[in-house]
This record gives sequence, structure tokens and C-alpha cells, in this order.
Amino acid sequence: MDHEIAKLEALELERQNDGIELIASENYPSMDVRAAQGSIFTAKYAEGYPGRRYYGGCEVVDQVENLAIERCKKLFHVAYANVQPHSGSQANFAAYRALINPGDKVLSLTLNDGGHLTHGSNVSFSANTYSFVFYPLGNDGHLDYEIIKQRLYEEKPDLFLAGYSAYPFAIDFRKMREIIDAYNVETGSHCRFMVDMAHIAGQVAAGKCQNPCDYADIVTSTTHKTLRGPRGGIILTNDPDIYKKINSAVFPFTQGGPLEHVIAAKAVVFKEDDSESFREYFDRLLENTKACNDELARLGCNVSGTENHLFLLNVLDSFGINGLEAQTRLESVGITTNKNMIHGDTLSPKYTSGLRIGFAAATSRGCTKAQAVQIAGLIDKALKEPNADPEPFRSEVKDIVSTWTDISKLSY
Ligand code: DSN
Repeated sequence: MDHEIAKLEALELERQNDGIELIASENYPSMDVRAAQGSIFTAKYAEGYPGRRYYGGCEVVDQVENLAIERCKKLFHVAYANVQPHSGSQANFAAYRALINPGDKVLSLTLNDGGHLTHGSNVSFSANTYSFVFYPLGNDGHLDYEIIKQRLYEEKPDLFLAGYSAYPFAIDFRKMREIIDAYNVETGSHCRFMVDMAHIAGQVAAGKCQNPCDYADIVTSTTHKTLRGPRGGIILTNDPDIYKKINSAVFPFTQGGPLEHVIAAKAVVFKEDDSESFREYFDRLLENTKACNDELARLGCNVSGTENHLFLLNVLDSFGINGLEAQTRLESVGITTNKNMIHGDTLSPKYTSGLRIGFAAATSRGCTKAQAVQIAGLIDKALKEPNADPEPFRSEVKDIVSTWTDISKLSY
């Protein structure tokens, strides 16, 4: 045993078990997912695809990958799935490659309004390979489909991208498809439609929102957020020609050997999520998120409202402190969140005016609606009294998490 790593693993387990995890993109995979991820499949090279590998000895991993593909397709009601992307960023890299050419124009959400590094940030490959232009949210912080339409006609992009890392409301993918179709017919263009559903993939799997696979040319996702699987990515489509392009864009263009141990863990979670218990989990998750948002509003805080697993708390307006200060203060009392830009933010990404709060992880451990309300009270009090002794807060946090399942015993 490597004692140094074992010690650090024990420390991390203790940190996670003792704290309230409210980072909206985190979740706790089951022990079955973790076992598959730590399995012997990690030792196998399998460049290529099932039945078409560049190595011998792939007869078992072929079955693993085929099972993951079939379960993924069933879960998302989609015709084709590539389960090899190592991450969401890798999935997006390959998806762009499958749909457009270097230098082509992509219309995506203004990054400060909740896009992603791979959706056109200057420090990512995306803006260095393609030409990104942006659409803002409407004044009320919601997607404004008239603005999207206007930007589409102004910019004439080759690809329209929907997909958000801090958007708390429902997304009308059907309307987006209609706008793009009408634009293509009217102007003789061939604008493609891509959705990065990483944040809401669990909500889609649970059937609690529109399924972007019904409308987009390509849908990408991570598997570790609301889906509750191992860290990784997937790419989905209903178009056989695009599927062929996705496959060659993933391997050999952007990746080498697939991580078959992670693909095995993806297969496990796709089955776990295709169940009544996952749909019930999602109902509880939506209820907890809304309960916390509504209680903070009742206490006088400026919150976004929510229709999914997350909401935004404007800490500058609510408490006169910035997002970094709020994140640090909450961490000192045992609540983990992350600072986040909010619509119309006047502060830089280093500080931000907001916090992003989500209940995917806490709900997986057993957080109840009453506890979500209690957590809102704790957040409000801790941020209203930023210099008060953290100990009483920490002990209330400990009381709450003592009623939750130990992370090393989770099975779904
Ligand atoms: N880093 C992720 C998030 O926190 O939303 C996006 O990839």
C-alpha cells in the first residue's frame, strides 16, 4: 500500500463526509461505479472501436464498451453514442471537429453569463481554432429567444451552441431548433445545432426536462455531474453520417486509447440512472434546490430562482461581500460552494458577485427538504456575520451530515 496516498485519500474522504457539498457540478458516484473505475480494465489498451481495434485481446472490453453504448442510447433515447471521450472538454473538442472546420463561426452564450471555457474562451483551444461570437441572456437573466434569433441572422454562424454551466432555468431546445431551421430555409444556410448538456444530463435522463437529443445535431455531456457517474464524457447523435465523423474525431483525431475502466463505470451508471429510484432522486434534488433558493429569498437575499439542480446567490447585493469572500467564509464553516459570475456582473471572474449553489451531491447523501431549508439559514447567517466564530456553524453542519449516508457506503 502507498501510505502517503492512502493517508491523503482518508483525509479527502473525511473532508467530503464532514462537509456539505454544494458545488453544482459535483456528485457522489456509487461504490459500484467506483469499483468499475478501479477495475482491471485499466490495464487494457483498446485503440479503435468494438470489433475494430488496433490491439489483440479486446474481446472482453469490446463487450464492456458495447454494453455502455447500448445503455447510454437507451437512457437518452438516442440512436448513436460515443462513450470514449475522457472529459466534457474532449467531447466538445471532438464534436466541433465533427460538425465544422477550423476558422468556422460559432454562436454561443456570453461566457460571463454562464458559458464554458470550451465555448469560446480565449484561453482555450476553442477560440484558437474557431471564430466565436456570442449571445447574451435577456435583462431578466433568462434566455431570450428573440435575441438568439437576432444574433443568428446578424452573425450567420456555422454552428449554434446551447449549453451552460450556471443557468438555473429550463431550456427550450425545441424553440432553438425551430429558429435554426427557419433561418436555414430562409437564408439557404446550413447552421448546425450543438448542445452541451453536461449540467442537466441527469435531469434529461430522469425525463424532467426537454431532451436535447430530440432537437440537436450533436449533444455532448460529462458523466460525473447530475448523472452521478465516473469523471468522463459522451457524444450523442441521431444522424448516422455525423456519428461516423464523431467516431473519427474522437479516435484517432483527439484521443488515443480509450479508458475502458471508466467506460465500464459509465455502463454501470447508465443502468443505475435508468430507474425509478433515479427519477425519485431527481424529484428530491429539484425540491431541495428550490427549497434552499426560496428560503434564502424569504430571508431577504437576492437569488436567481431555479428550475433545475442549481441557483445563483448574489452575495454582493445580499451581504456586501464578493463571491471569493463568500466562498472562503462558507468553506470555513464546512460548506463547499464556488464563486460565480452573475448576469450583468460588475466584478471580475477572480472575485465575482455571486455564488453558484447546487444540491446534486447533498441529495445523493440523503439531504431532506427540511435540511435544505436549514442549510439556507446557515448560509444566510454565516455570510451576514462573516467574522463570527465558525465553530457553532461547523457543529450545526456536523449535526446535519451525521444523518446522511457515509460516502463510502453509497449504492443507488
Ligand atoms: N467545471 C465545470 C463546472 O463546474 O460547471 C464545467 O465543466
